[in-house]
Amino acid sequence: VPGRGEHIRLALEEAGAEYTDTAQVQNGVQTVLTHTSDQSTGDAANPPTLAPPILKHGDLVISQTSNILLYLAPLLRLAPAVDDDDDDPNAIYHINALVLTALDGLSNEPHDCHHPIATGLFYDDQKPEASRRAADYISTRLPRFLGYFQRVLTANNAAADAANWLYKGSFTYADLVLFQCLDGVKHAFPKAMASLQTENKYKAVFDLYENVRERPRIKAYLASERRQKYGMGIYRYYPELDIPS
Ligand SMILES: N[C@@H](CCC(=O)N[C@@H](CS)C(=O)NCC(=O)O)C(=O)O
Repeated sequence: VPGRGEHIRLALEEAGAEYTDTAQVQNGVQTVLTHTSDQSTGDAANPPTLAPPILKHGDLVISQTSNILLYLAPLLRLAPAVDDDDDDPNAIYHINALVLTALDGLSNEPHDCHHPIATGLFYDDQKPEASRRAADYISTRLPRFLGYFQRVLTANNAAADAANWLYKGSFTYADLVLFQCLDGVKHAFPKAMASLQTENKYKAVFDLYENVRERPRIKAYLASERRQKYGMGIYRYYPELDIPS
């Protein structure tokens, strides 16, 4: 399902990189489980990983979504490396902060709406709490994060007619992450998101969503079989957690 690993896929797809989505190949799930097994001790170069997504590049094995993106983005030309740009040597740290913020508010918090008490319990075992959590998320947290990204987009991008990207008007992987987060939240809370979109307070955010979706490689990827369908991952559609009609 398009969960945390989707951010990595989108970066690789946007860059036109060759990659193997290991869980999708024969016996691939077993390979992933070997990495995350509580028997795993890693290897001489790599500590064991707790959970997917996991990137293997040559001998390097790393985990944590934002950490993988931080590693890949300069290689894929989706962000400058530290010191790449003399005028802005620390750009990557600003971009990473945008990514971490999007993942906090638009990935982790939506997950906690259907699992507010315990990740190990079923949704059915925490429905009243999920209902309270989702109501607060939709009324308070979601507007806060959309408002933040609206502010980022409108404060730092002077060229109003250009496609507004999050960091200084240049397209980076942070734009891909925000796109995927918005797509997931739209799936989980379609009515709430439609209502927020009509408020027009977050126009730049919803415009960014459309602009990413129209990028040629992203568009082709989204239409391909490589793009999986939402299911029982981070972004779940429970109509009772969305706003009423
Ligand atoms: N902060 C980590 C979270 C990783 C995570 O929770 N992965 C999920 C799958 S998307 C998992 O399998 N977790 C197992 C666990 O937490 O025990 C990241 O962003 O990579």
